[in-house]
Amino acid sequence: MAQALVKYLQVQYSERDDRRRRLIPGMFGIFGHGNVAGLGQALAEFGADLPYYQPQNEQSMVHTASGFAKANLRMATLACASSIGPGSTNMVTGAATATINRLPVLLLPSDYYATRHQGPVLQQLEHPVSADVSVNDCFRPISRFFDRISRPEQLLTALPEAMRVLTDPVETGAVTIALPQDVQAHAYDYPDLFFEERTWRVERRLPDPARIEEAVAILKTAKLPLIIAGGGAIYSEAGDALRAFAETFGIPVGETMAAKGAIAGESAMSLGGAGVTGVGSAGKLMSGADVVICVGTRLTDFTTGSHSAFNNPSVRFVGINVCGHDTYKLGALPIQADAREALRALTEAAAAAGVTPNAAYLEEVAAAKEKWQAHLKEDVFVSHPGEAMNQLHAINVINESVRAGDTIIAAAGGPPGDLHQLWDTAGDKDCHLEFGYSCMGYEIPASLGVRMAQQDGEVYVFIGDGTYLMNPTELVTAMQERLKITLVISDNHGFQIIRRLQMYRSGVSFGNEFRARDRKKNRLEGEYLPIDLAANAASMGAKTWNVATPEDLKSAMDEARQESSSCVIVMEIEPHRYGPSSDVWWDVAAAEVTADKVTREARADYEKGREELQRFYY
Ligand SMILES: Cc1ncc(C[n+]2csc(CCOP(=O)(O)OP(=O)(O)O)c2C)c(N)n1
Repeated sequence: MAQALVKYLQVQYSERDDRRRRLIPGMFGIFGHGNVAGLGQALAEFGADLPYYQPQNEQSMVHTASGFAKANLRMATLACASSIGPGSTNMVTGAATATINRLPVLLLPSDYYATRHQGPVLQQLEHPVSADVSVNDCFRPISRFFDRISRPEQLLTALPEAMRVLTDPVETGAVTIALPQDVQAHAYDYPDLFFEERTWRVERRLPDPARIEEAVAILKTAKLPLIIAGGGAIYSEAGDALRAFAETFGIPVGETMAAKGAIAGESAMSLGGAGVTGVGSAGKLMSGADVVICVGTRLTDFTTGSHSAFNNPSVRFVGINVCGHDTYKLGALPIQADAREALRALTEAAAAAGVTPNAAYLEEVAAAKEKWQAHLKEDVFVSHPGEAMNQLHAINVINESVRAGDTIIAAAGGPPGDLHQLWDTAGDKDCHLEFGYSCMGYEIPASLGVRMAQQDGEVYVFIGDGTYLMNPTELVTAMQERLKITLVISDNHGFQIIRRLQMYRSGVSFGNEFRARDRKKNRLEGEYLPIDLAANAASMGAKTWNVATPEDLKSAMDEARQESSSCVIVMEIEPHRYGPSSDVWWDVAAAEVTADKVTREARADYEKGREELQRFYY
């Protein structure tokens, strides 16, 4: 059975717009008794066109597959194989990250014996009343398709369905095929047809013309229109169509984290990041917009300011999304279609209906952008006397060092929010943000996937010290595979973005900084821990730099570019200097009952926000 699986995966292709490529060009895996004699044997004997890669941790390999899928615009992914029990459940977080971000990954956890009588086998969960439950059932709620191959012939139905889900833009996410240890080695006379090349066409769903007409009627009434672009705009390669639509009708575009760079930064209609972590000018324009066209976005709380960001009393929404569930959000006029196709149709129909830009609004947009840029230059990208280098200033230095075709990756901590707000994508500087799950530990493994997908350009990982410490070990895989990545680590001595939130909602610093235990107080309030992150990275083979000034950071970036293997730049960063406000609210509840004065004030402020800012959109 495992041999058939390996053979099958080597002949699967995806195709869209006449570009055809291998759907699953490789497999990551960690072996154990659950798969070494089955899948391991099959790969060794039959895996000539399915290169095997060795990660350091099963969670990481799923993130690598997600990074690879995202960089391939979901047209290709990697398979991830694990042994029974802990190897399998290590993949659960990776599966959730993929499914929430709607990224295809193929997971092959091993499972307990289908034949049962030898058990309980090593690492088996014995469920008291459900004998067929295994730890792999954890994957069910976080997979878009799940099957357990308890007879070898079940592959014949399971695998085509798995490929269909992986290549369906609406349904895609983690696909889990659990492989009982004994069945991996069982024989079955599979038909030859099963091993013939198969191409999975990724369709572009066309919009309903009646919906387009309805959208044009709404657009005709718009004086202050705005577009919110989401990840779907990137995956459908709608960038040119988005820019044409925005520029033709004078509609500024705010981007979600997943859509960073969806519209070229050079466009006069590009606002940059929008929402809680977005730029101030976008927040201001969102607040006043009368028509909001949402393109390929899930409209999470960071985008809508927990349903507070759109304050025009008569605001109306148009939802363009390939996923029906998302089209109706915020009471939008639903257009269920591929983003590129819907934008093209809308551009044509709106032009035919005589929709034109509002000149006064265009001036307002330009002025808001200019004011924001001046603010960044004068107040944000600067040093503060007596303070260490701050992360905002560092981002500007990194932004100026990168070149067209380079990619920067972030997912958790301060980095994704600060990049969303401050990273300038002009000049084709790609920004890969995972914020659906904002999973600490995604970044380094995902960067390997990006590197595997893109041969040219530098791949940067921008993370905090907390995130580095959570999952640094794929640096070993980077060395093993000669996949060059460059880590830029903000060493600010703790989970500072969470401390910031904590100070805002309780006023007490507790449990977020990397401090030694103060014996008297019995709390983590002693000195900062001296952790040599560069030495840690060097131990895995990376070339390293410690920098403390913008000038040294610039030199390290330039030197790292010249290196052929992985680099790690550790920046000493001011712990408590944060970026400018977007003026978009976020719903984070402070304690309702407390003896603490600051927390009481935070609660009052929170309740005021809920009452005055949050609303329902129908
Ligand atoms: C796996 C995981 N655990 C916990 C969190 C919650 N969390 C979000 S940001 C953060 C702190 C990240 O610290 P660091 O990487 O040092 O970045 P900084 O906050 O200092 O910018 C934590 C704990 C998370 N997002 N992911």
